[in-house]
Amino acid sequence: MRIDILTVLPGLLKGPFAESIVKRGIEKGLVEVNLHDLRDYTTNKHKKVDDTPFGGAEGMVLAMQPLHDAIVKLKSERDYNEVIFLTPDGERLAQGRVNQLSLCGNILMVCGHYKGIDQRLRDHFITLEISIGDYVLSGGELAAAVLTDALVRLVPGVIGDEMSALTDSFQDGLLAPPVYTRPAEYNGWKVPEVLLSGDHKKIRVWEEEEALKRTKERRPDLLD
Ligand code: 6GU
Repeated sequence: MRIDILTVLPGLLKGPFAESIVKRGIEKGLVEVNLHDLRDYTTNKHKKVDDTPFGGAEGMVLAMQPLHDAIVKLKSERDYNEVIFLTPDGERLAQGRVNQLSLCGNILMVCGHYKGIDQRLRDHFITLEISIGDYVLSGGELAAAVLTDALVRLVPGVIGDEMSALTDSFQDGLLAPPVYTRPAEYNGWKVPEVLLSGDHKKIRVWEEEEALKRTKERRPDLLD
C-alpha cells in the first residue's frame, strides 16, 4: 500500500510515522508513506498557501493553485484508488470503512487547513471525505495520521500474530474483552479463575460473554 499525504504541515505527521506499527510497516517495505509539502507547489513569490474566501466569511482557505497543481501532478504519476479529503463534515470513520480502504493500493490524502479547501476541488478531485469524529481539529493532519495508522495495521504482515488485528475491538462488531497479565494475584486482586484453567474452549466462551457484556454496557449502539 502506498499513501501520499498533501499537507501544509508535514512536520506534524513525521512523528506518528516514525514509531511503532507504522514505522514497522514502512521498514518491512509493506507500506510507503509520502508526505508532500503544499508549499513546494506554490508559484507565489511569498510561498503563500492560503487565501481569503469569497463572500466575506471569517478565516482563510487553502489557496487554489498549489493544491490543484499538487493533486494534478500526483494523479499524473499513478492511479489512486481514492483521493480522500479529511474534513469534519465528511463521513464519520468506522472500522468497516477502514477495512475496505485497507485493500487499496494507492491512496492520496488531502489535509485541509483553516476553513478548508475550495469546493470546486472537492467536486472534481475528491472521491471520499472522512471525519474522525464529532469535534473540531485545527487541520486534517492528525486525522490523516489516525486514518493511516488504522489502515497500516491491517496490511498483511505489518503486525504479527501476537496481536492479531482480527481480535481488536470493533473488528467483530464488539468491544474487546478485558485482558489480564501476570501475576495471577497482585496486591490482593485476582485474575478471573477461568483464565487460569487452561481450558481454551471455556476461555473463548468467557471472552465472548465479556465482550458482549462490555458492548451492551458501553456501546449498545454497536449491537443495533
Ligand atoms: Cl478530518 N478535520 C478536522 N479539521 N477536524 C476534524 C476532523 C477532520 N475529524 C474530526 N474533526
